[in-house]
Amino acid sequence: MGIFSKFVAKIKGESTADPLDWQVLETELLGSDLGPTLTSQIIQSAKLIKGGDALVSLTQILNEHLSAKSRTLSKSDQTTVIMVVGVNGTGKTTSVAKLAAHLKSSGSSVVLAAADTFRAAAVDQLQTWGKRVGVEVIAGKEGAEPASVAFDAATRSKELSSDYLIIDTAGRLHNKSDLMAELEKVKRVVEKTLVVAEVLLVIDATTGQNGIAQAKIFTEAVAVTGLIVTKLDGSARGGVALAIESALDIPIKFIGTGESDTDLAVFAPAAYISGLIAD
Ligand SMILES: Nc1nc2c(ncn2[C@@H]2O[C@H](COP(=O)(O)OP(=O)(O)OP(=O)(O)O)[C@@H](O)[C@H]2O)c(=O)[nH]1
Ligand SMILES: [Mg+2]
Repeated sequence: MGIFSKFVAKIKGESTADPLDWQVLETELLGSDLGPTLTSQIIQSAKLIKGGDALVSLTQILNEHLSAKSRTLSKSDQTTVIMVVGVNGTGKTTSVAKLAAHLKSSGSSVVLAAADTFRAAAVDQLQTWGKRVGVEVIAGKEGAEPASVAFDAATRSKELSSDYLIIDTAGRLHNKSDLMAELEKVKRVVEKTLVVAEVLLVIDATTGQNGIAQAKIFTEAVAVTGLIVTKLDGSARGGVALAIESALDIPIKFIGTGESDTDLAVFAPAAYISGLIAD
């Protein structure tokens, strides 16, 4: 059931609503993680809908909150470098594997960099994915400098003339400034060899409004070019995707809908909005 079901019923049936009903609808929208700012903006706009096709009007209102920036991956002349960043456990490593599988299936060559050197298990995890997807993984020793692993991977990708290099990074809390600064260092060191075309921030849809705070701070530390919103499978709280786009104007490029390497989809705004509205 779409998160706007009551809302749609309301605006379909009447041109005005009594204040109490609007409060019920507000609670419903907040519960779906649209957040207080976007919720009040949507309600204000919706109150103005009079006559005409209410569904069309609501679709238009929601569309206006989406980013107008490009959702396609930037492409470099040489190897296109994609850094994948985010807080702990959001689905970065899985998304790196999914992205590799996605790019490989469209005929591109891909190298992965295991720049999460904090835990040996993180390197193993990426290497396992690399074998499964069939792409080379460049790793250093446990505890190696993430920037040096990323640098080696850039050098190797250039040698191989691979189409893409995807760099997996360690999860970090957005309020740890030294760790945030490390991301900028990884980027700087890679850029001695290759341009970093994309920095994709992975947000777990189930973390709700905290996703907006994460996105704000990561954007301040490193120029985030797009989002991957994960764990949208079975989530009735997918509204956070729209809330982040509306607050920060960062385009969602991909969504994760499960744990396997094929559970990645290019973000389709029209389908997303109609999914929110569908009843
Ligand atoms: N249901 C679902 N689970 C996901 C999705 N993406 C990742 N996961 C799961 O989330 C968990 C964490 O995924 P990881 O890829 O290891 O997350 P990470 O961000 O690399 O974690 P750290 O490196 O520890 O910060 C795993 O159990 C994944 O299978 C998704 O789109 N849907
Ligand atoms: Mg990881």
